[in-house]
Amino acid sequence: MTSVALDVDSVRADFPILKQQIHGRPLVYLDSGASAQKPEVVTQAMSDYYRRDHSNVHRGVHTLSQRATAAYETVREKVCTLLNAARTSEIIYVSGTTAAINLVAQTYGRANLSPGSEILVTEMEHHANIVPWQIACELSGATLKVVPFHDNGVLDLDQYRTMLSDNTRIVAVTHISNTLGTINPMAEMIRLAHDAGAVVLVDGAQAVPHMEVDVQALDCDFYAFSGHKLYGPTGFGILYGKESLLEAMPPWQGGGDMIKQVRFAQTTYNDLPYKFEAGTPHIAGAVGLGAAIDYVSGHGLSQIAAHERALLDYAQAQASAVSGLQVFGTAPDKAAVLSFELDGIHAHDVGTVLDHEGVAVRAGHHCAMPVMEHFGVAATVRASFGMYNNYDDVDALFAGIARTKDLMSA
Ligand code: C6P
Repeated sequence: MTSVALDVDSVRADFPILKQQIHGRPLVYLDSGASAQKPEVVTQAMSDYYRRDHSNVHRGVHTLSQRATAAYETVREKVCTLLNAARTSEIIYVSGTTAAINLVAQTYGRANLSPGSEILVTEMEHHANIVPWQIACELSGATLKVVPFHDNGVLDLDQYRTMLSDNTRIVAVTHISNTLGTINPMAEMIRLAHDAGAVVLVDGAQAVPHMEVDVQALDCDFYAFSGHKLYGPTGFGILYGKESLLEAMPPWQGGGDMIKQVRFAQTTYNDLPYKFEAGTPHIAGAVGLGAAIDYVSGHGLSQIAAHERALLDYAQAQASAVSGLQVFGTAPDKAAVLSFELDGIHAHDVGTVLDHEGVAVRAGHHCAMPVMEHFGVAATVRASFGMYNNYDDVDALFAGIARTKDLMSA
């Protein structure tokens, strides 16, 4: 099969937001790691849904409710295909990665953790994959253990092997670090965890938009991601879970749609996936995610990954030529994220000057304070790339960095 390279000019034309100027300069958006921009097909699908088809789902016999339900449920099939899940009952709609992880921590955790249990996370996790487990530990008496990473951002697999034990119940690990860009060796980590008798939750927030993910090939137990980083709407995301585990888990939130029968004497819960979907959901969010999946799949995730890798190589080559610039995260297997600091200049100042040049980056701790602590810095500047970025964007970033150095050292 021949693969056609990503046509970035035509991709850019699909994103209206990119056609504007910021402080009189063309917008260069390098903050897709925080949230990706939306192609017109996504906003159009959501607008069409509200203008033509909106009603509540699973509740009405009338035409609009049936249309809304069909639109909403079709997306479950698209997500199932995207992740190569075995069945749609394993696809739970949630508000995002954060909600997905909290769901597992509070339901699987409640049922399976007790004093003496251990949960392994890594030093490179986003706070969303740390704090829910800290809360689960507080509630259950379990212990949280942290697998360190090497200074280049590669996870210490020897330590991981050593730390896994008969007491390990859950391994919660990010597929791709939002701060370092490291792509973790998930299949191997999952195999090792299973050998130790633990289940694995993969935080896929930064992976799903940038690479092909196959939950069956990975054999992960849970996989979480957010629609808004995949060019879809905010407030909508996915928890994938193996059916046998989801079946055995108690529900999370109680309310409409997650029940079969409610009596004061006893309530029975709905089948999967609805057992975990209480209340009126973000129906337009599902519709938008469906359009985003079609858009991304139409271009091909492997083509997107190849394009972003080329941008990263180009950016890293330029970075290595800038004196006083230190890159954090140089793992060989790395996604298109460039975290750095400029000697003697605060990350927020770099971010502010870049903004005045029209370049949007994130400056701060990136909700990964332990990563900052590892390197003894308070903050870094992070440029994160998406399918619409091009080489001119990288040049604009480095022109902005040169300008920052001129201004700040004057
Ligand atoms: N990272 C960033 O700028 P939510 O907020 O639920 O959509 O995603 C949380 C989350 C979980 N895990 C990882 C690896 C993430 O990167 C994020 C979100 C954004 O890096 C916003 S803090």
